[in-house]
Amino acid sequence: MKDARIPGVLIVLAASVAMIGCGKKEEPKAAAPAPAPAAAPAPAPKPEMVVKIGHVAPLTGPIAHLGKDNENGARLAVDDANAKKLEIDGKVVKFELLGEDDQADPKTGTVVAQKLVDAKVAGVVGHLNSGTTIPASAIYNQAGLPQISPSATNPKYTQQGFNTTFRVMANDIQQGSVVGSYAVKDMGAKKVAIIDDRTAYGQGLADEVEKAAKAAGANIVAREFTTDKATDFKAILTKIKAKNPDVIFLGGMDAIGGPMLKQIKELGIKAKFTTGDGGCSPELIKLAGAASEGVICTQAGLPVDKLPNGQKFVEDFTKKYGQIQIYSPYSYDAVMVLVDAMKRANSADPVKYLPEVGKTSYDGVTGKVEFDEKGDIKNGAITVFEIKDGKLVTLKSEGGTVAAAAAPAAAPAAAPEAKK
Ligand code: ABU
Repeated sequence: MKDARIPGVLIVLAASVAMIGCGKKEEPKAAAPAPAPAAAPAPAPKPEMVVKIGHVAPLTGPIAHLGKDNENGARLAVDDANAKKLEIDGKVVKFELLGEDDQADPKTGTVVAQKLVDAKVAGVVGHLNSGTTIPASAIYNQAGLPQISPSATNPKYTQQGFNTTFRVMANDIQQGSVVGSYAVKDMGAKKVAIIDDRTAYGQGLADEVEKAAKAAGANIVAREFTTDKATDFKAILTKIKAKNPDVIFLGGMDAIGGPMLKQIKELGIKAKFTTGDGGCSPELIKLAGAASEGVICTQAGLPVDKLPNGQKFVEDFTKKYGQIQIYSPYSYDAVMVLVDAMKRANSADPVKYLPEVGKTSYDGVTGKVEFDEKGDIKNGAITVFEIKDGKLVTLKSEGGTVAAAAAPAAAPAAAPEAKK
């Protein structure tokens, strides 16, 4: 076979000979440019760590609106904490919220508590109801998990001797004492009728109100009860009407308070109506309409919209989720208290950061958060509201510590009067 490369080789040789013959000198080749120095290697991205925080509230049923409000407050806190790209133990933390629905049912509360323990959450914010928070707390305690309730106000929650139970609002001993005394001294009640919904919250608060109203000199002319799912209260209200009370107190949530107020009006009952934090919501106004005018109710904290850090929370929350019901600012702070304790411990391991939760001194959107030896907030506040023109209007606050404003502060708000 013929070698096809031969003709090409001959041509190159011939050309070289011709160049030498012409006296042409080949120029020395320029030295190859030094390779550009390699760009400094990009710093390795910091390792990441996912930290799961559990949240539990009723997301279905008559008070689902409150459960969603709590969960949204916790979600906003998780988003804000993630935006800060916090580092714990050299790792950038990504917080994840695991939300569960306990349906305001004590048994379901324990089932979802165990589910969160099994999912290895680092801490829990919840539950919403005292009736679910108390039984679930034994499960979290067994697992060594910090639990902060943003809304359960029954004192028993923090009286069990657990080192894992915390609450970021005042309890019903404080609340009952303020409501009972207010009914007598400020509303002028001599005869008080009390209704409760037989839940840990409703019955517990009603008992405290009864004690305080009696201590202030009132007679308890009726003590009736219903359930947290009832919608028809005419039978008990008719009995109460016969006793002609000056004030009716309800220990129960807004879901029953709304229809109860309408039925009070329908029956022509002239008594003033008062209720605790579970009924002190925009939802009560929506459900009762005009029948809610003049209602006196309390919340177990300072009025958030008047606090320096609270104003930004109100703005951010309403932009993202709409109107605040009651407890979302407290669930926001509860998440932030867990995060703050993890940062100080430089660990998200509950064994390591749980002791830091008890040492918290946190400037929250609801005020200063510090805990006593039982896990209750120190110097808890109670605020009395009146419903006027379809809005909750602050009448007065007792207790509470206004937190230092987070920098940069907007124009400082007038702080509510705090008891010394
Ligand atoms: N604090 C009133 C609503 C929640 C509860 O304690 O059951």
